[in-house]
Amino acid sequence: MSETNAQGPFRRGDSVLNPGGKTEVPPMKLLGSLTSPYVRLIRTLCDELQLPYQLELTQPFLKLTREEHLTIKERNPLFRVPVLIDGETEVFESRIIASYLLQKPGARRGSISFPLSVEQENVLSAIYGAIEAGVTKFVLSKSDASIDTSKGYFPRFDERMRSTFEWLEAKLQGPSPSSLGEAYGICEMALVCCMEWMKKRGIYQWEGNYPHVVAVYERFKNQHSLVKTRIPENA
Ligand SMILES: N[C@@H](CCC(=O)N[C@@H](CS)C(=O)NCC(=O)O)C(=O)O
Repeated sequence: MSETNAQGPFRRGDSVLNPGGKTEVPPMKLLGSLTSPYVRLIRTLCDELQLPYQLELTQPFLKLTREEHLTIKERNPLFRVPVLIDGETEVFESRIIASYLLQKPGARRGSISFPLSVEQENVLSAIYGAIEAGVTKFVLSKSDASIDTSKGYFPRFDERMRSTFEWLEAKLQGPSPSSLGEAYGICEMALVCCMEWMKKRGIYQWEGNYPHVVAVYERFKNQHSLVKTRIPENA
């Protein structure tokens, strides 16, 4: 993996002629920040699947420059990262990107489960919902210091995160236990990205609670691909 700024050395669809005369397809490009849990999930997955990519680094949302905003918007009408650029193919929305990568020729899926079972899809949706609640609460509260986060829709964000952790905890103890935590896959990657992002931003206190969920986190947090993509201390 290499990093460039948002311009990058390649243009869309470029191919590179190596000295032997053989045409090589340039690596995929991934537009995104080092802090986004959604981008981290895709970086982790690329690493696991051994799919090389070039990270076109953008600032975290609250520090995004106007130029970066426009670069992202050019590729994604919702102007959110991650965006994957694979030759002529551009993909946005991390869950769709994940499914694209898992089906990409050359992806080394190993024991990563795909397609997911209905139960796994539900677990992934719940984790995504908790991330979305946390990210929305974080950006809204940081973008306007005068907002009262105890009023209006805000308590729903906390309730949604709490409800997700309670639901996962109950599932992990249930009579027909969830497959979560059985093997390293997309749900486990998403859970670790979610929990570490929440901890980093102080957005939801899961430490000291939910022992079964934390046990899954502890089991997978040191996977090589998660260590490689961990949010830097100073980010
Ligand atoms: N559902 C999207 C969410 C992506 C997302 O919200 N990314 C954030 C960064 S963590 C972003 O780019 N936010 C910019 C904005 O909301 O304007 C996905 O899964 O890719």
